[in-house]
Amino acid sequence: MNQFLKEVLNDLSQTPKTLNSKYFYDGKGDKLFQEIMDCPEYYPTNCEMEIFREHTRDLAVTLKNGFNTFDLVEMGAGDATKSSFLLKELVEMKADFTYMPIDISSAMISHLEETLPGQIEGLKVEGLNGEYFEMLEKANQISDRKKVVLLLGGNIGNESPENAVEFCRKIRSCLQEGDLVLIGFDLKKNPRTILAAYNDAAGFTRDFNLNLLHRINNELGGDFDIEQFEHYPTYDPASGACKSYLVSRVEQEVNISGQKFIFKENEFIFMEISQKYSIGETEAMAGATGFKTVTHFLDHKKWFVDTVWQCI
Ligand code: AVJ
Repeated sequence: MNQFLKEVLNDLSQTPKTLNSKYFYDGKGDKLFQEIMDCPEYYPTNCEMEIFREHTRDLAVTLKNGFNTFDLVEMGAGDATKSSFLLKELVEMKADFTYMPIDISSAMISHLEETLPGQIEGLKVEGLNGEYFEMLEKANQISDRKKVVLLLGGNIGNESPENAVEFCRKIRSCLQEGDLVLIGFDLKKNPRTILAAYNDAAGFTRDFNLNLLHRINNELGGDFDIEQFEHYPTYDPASGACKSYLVSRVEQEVNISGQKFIFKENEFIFMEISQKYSIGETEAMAGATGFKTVTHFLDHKKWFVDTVWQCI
């Protein structure tokens, strides 16, 4: 049985029902996420872009860290728009490094390997197509140089705080003392600002969530009646958890590859967490996972942080 089907059947058998937001990103989901990033309410991308645009030199100097030679590994590189600023600066500084973008999309990796060396003359690219940790291990097999790991976009927010700690420990276990990581965290801020970012007026975030039900119908032989589910985004300022749910409008039955799931009226599926942190919480996370905080890079509104940690 394929992994997607296995997880969906398992996750919908839980109480409460849940689905994994990593499955949001099929072709349609990628397009919807692009639309979300273009929405006026969705601030994280612009904030992090500002950091990479306005603090390029400082970022490059901090991450080069006096290393003679190193590998710059980016977990979930996507189209590398933000990191391109950094890559260009490092090349101009004559840093001796290889850019190793990791992505689950083989199309994205081929695209980066084909286009980046043309855009940034002299850049060495070694793409790694696969899962984060398998590819991080592969990067270690390819070379024993110092590692600088990037995890941008606030992707760590899609883990619960407990899982984020596990995730950082796992990164640490793949690295050596002295290696660096840069992680993007979306920060706690006015609750209305956060909720609006996950409840855009145009409805792209709603469609992004509902798209996973479409995927299950199309790829796993499901029969979700999509109209009968309502998107319910929430933000809790106390915990910093921004969570989205799909709520069943009626009592209904859904079949997926021969397995039956009963929904009561108002029963929900927990779809995604986008955890928000304080600066102090990011520092505590560093301390709890084998790193020390080197420095923070913030946008001018202080809504997003790219924090740099060193392995101790
Ligand atoms: C891709 C994880 C950074 O959580 O802000 C956007 C995904 N979900 N709108 C986020 C997302 C709903 C996004 N990340």
